[in-house]
Amino acid sequence: MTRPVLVPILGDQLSRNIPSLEGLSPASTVVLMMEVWDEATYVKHHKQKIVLIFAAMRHFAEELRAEGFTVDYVRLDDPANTGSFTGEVARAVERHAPSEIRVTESGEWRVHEAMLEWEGRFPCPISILPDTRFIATHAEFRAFAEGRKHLTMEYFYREMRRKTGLLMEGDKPTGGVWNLDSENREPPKEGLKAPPAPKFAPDAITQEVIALVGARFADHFGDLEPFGWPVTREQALEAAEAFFARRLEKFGPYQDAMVHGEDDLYHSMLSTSLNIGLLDPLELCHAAEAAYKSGRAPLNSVEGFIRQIIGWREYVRGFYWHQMPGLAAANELSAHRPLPEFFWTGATDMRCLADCIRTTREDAHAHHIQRLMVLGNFCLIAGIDPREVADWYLAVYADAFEWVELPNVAGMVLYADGGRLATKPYAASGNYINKMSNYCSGCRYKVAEKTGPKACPFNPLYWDFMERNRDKLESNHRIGRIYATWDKMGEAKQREYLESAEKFLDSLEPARKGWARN
Ligand code: FAD
Ligand code: DLZ
Ligand code: SF4
Repeated sequence: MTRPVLVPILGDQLSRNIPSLEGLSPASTVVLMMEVWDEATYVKHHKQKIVLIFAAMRHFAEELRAEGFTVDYVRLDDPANTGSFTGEVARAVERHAPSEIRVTESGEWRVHEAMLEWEGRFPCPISILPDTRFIATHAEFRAFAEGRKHLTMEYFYREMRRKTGLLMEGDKPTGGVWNLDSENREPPKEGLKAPPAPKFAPDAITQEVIALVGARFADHFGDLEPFGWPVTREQALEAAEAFFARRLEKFGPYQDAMVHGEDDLYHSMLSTSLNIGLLDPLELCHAAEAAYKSGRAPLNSVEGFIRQIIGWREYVRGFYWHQMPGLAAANELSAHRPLPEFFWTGATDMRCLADCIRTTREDAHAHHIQRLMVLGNFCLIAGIDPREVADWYLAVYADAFEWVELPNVAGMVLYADGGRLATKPYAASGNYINKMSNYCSGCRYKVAEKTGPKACPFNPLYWDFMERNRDKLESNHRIGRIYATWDKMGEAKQREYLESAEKFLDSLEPARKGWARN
């Protein structure tokens, strides 16, 4: 073969329509795939997340080989493996003397910085192509963001509806309104149980990866097995079909509900497949729209699902690239408390947190409202350091890549960005969790008690948070009015709240070093 084009494909680029492969013939291309120590440990990912990525990479390599591509696949246990993308591209350049390196832009800033260095380092041209699997380009997001103080998702979402034509009747939204959230948010009914998402039994390729991860990453958080995530496009399509057939219908109403021990509820469980490239965001949205048009799912569920994908998912990606690198260091509320050890062990009497951490450990997953209103809300009102919180989320969820994790953590949950993403902090007392879940009835703490040793910790922490951040939040028109209630309480009651919060915070054991990073 004449000098080939070298195409590095990263672990979250496992799509046949990845731009770097477009128009290339198998005969003139060498695809490079690399299992590298740096990526597996820049945070100590949940064991199932590493299995997911390596197993999906190995299956994707087989699919490309079946099409006739030469795939140079570097395994983690290859003795010559240098442990980094840059080191492995350098070795591949030696092996193949390519005429060009063609790569799709990375999802994360960290890897983007490394790729920029490739340009001066290797003796051939490098093309870094835009990732067209996203609907909004970086330029479109910049244009949207220009001149706005708050980058309200809702307006961005409308632009994406117009751009894609999804749920549009000419220039009007289907049903006459853009957002049907007011029809959603139902608390769980007694005994609410949804048809579970399919799990996929590991084949020989995945079993080999499970053995590797068990041996090499034993000190990482999380259960290794049972492992049931989709690792091929075929499996991901089956998971998507099962969602559209059995759960989309009630996705909207129960989007914010939480039930002890019911981990998936009506959520799609498709984020891992979307984020590593097994599924395409637009194909899912078109399938959801078709379910509405054929009467298989109501508009509130379908609009809600489409909004999560072309609204929130696209918006946080645009936000990440617009706000980096500053976003990673943002700490508007000067929160410096270490993450508690129980985030890693699950050993807490707070039943809501214990259940969310259990599902995180067992499945490398928790659904949105658990991540936002239980785990995130706790970190916000307890004043946990944003960097420690971000490391935790990035490590423990199988769908976590910094472009999507960090805006959610620093922006949506912690208000660390000073309100660029969310116009107010989502702080809540135990009442919210009690309304939207069945957690409180079996908890050692009493949600109705406001202070004292039996009181739900979210209650005093909420007021402690408000008081602690008064200078930053009082002028916020969406939350500032709450201070009138606080001021009316009187000094004795206020003191009770603050003392209860202090006692609780003092009782937290900080996480030992080495859980998130070596
Ligand atoms: P569904 O509830 O079925 O939603 C459908 C799809 O919409 C998801 O698959 C996802 O692609 C998209 N979506 C929904 N909400 C969001 C959102 N807020 N931001 C971006 N996409 C969204 N999602 C990730 O993919 N990776 C992360 O690392 C991640 N970290 C998060 C951290 C915090 C603090 C919070 C509050 C949310 C985070 N999310 C993250 C968003 C959301 O919780 C997950 O996408 C969702 O739980 C995945 O499960 P699902 O596929 O069943 O989602
Ligand atoms: C998450 C992850 C892990 C654990 N391991 C690898 C790997 O060994 N090789 C690889 O190509 N990708 C891996 N990934 C995904 C990358 O971290 C992801 O592609 C980048 O973060 C995107 O910028
Ligand atoms: Fe969580 Fe408080 Fe309810 Fe217990 S009482 S489950 S700590 S919200």
